Amino acid sequence: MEIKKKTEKEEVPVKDFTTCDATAQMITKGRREGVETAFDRAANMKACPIGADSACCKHCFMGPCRLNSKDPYGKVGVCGATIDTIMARNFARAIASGGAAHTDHGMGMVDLFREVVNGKIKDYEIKDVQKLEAVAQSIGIETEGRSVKEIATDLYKELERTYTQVEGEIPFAKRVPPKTLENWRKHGIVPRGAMREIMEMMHRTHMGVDQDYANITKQCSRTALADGWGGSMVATEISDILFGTPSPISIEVNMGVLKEDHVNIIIHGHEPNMFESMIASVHERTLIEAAKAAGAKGINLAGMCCSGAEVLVRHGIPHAGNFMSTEAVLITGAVDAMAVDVQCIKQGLVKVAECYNTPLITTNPRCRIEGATHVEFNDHDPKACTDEIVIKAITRFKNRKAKIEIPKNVNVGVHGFSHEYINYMLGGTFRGSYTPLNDNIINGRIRGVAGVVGCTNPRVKQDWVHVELVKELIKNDVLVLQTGCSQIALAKAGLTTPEAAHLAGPGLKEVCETVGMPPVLGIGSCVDNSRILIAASEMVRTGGLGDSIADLPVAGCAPEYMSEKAICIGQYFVASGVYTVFGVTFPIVEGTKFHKHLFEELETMGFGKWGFAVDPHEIARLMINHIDKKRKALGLDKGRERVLMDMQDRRAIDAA
Ligand code: NFS
Ligand code: SF4
Repeated sequence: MEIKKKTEKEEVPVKDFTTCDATAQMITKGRREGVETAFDRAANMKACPIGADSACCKHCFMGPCRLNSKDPYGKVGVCGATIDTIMARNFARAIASGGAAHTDHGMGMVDLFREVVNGKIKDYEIKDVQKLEAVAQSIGIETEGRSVKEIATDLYKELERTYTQVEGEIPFAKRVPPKTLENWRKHGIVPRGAMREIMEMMHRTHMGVDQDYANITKQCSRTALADGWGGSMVATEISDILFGTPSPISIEVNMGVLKEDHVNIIIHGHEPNMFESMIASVHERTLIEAAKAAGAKGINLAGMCCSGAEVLVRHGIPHAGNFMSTEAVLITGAVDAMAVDVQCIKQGLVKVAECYNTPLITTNPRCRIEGATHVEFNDHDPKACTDEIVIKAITRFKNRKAKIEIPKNVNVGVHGFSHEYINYMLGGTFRGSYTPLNDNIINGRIRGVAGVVGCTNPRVKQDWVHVELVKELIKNDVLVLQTGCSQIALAKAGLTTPEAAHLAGPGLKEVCETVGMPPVLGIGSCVDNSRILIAASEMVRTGGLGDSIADLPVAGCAPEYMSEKAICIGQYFVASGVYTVFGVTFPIVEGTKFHKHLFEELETMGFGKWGFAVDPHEIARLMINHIDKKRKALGLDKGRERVLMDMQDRRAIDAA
């Protein structure tokens, strides 16, 4: 559903912005108090149609050149660039930027790992030795009879190559199913180090270099794979090694996790190290006493966005909301400090924070925001930063002036389904394997697996597309894996509980009830999409579902995406063999050669392909049709007689 544009007289009704009741309540409070949010700005900001179609090039100063998407081949740029070149270059640069964000984050984790291994950092340690050994073994490092330090040192050296390697394949290419890898080699897209791939991508998209959309797309895939099987995967694995591999844990989400009588601290961002240190700081006795001396009952810590999603699944720290709720949470007036690190931090937060005299604290040298307070975080002395944030929060608590109104909404769920746990959960301790999952797909109880991920975007009604889509998928026996802001939408809707199995189709319901698992599995942050890649590889390895990821009855979707990181994730899923559908808008003009390449030709080359739809039921239809197509190709269509529910069936169910 598209948001109506605001006219002079008419204010967009809050219920058109979001289906999150807490966020709606806060937008209303904000309006009363004259505070504007990204929802209002989106309603007032008409998206540039040429930009939205990616038909504008400003890669050199003979331009900018704007082509008409209504008549895509009627004109070329000053240099002669066609619309396919222009769109492909813009798409490529989004991938380079999105991939850079994830891989730079991953590199930060590798830096931290190195300093922990060589003993220079003492505040963190290797927490999960089993995971360390498993990751080392997966890339051929000897573990038998060796010390943790020896294994970790070798692992560090290997994983650093993910970023810096000039020639040859990145280490985790070893984890890719052989047939998938063979196809990458055939097309010359096995990534070298991410630095090299991103550099080459930027070079090739400079004016007058790569002007063949299909060749640009190859480098798009290579760069994106350097993220998915590289930077992001390393970020996930190192974070597990240092902070623990998630296993299912009961969690609380939504703004009701704030406590009026406590000092409330929100951590919003992407890197788990600062958050981990903050957990230590809020448990510091002297700080708890200081909070009590200031009249608080204690210190209450909650996360938002992706690092929030990571500590949610590792430690069960409550989560206050996803991307489109970060301004809203400040409007409660109850936040005594919001500390941010990198990525998805709206500059608009500064103004909202100011209105409620909440300190907005930047902590990372890469991300400063004009008007925010900067307290730099340093892995070598992490508590110096996080203790100071707590002190600032206590001071603000003492001087609270803002009118406080905390929405009562608190939802519970069970999250933390790492791929290791999926293995264990379905197979049991002694026969941990993906066999039961594959068996249930083969026998048709589970129709297929969908990854539903990504952001929320004020151009569509917050959470609505995620929730409607996922409901439709599980109703049709599709098991859903979730990361990032999407899983918070589903948790708020109560779909990440084992009890939500009653909303699933009969086959999936039976599996969920037998195992005691929710039909919607929350697995972590956006870099943890790498867990989905590993799960897909395990499904291939286990057998019975084809030889490559492209054979699996799976599909992916980011129905409310907004970031360049999401485009990069989409491209690495497509290059890995997954049909990937995006919602909101797609920055490529339909009917062009480049569009056809992404939406059709890639599949014939042995990859996945892109899809696009705005309506959640239409997205579900596309994904389920694809899953059924793959089932048919595997000869698994015979057993399943049930057909996809249509609108009429749905109405009959809704009416019942
Ligand atoms: Ni992912 Fe995380 Fe959320 Fe989108 Fe932003 S927080 S890395 S980009 S908005 S899901
Ligand atoms: Fe125009 Fe070509 Fe320069 Fe782009 S690279 S701005 S299309 S002249």
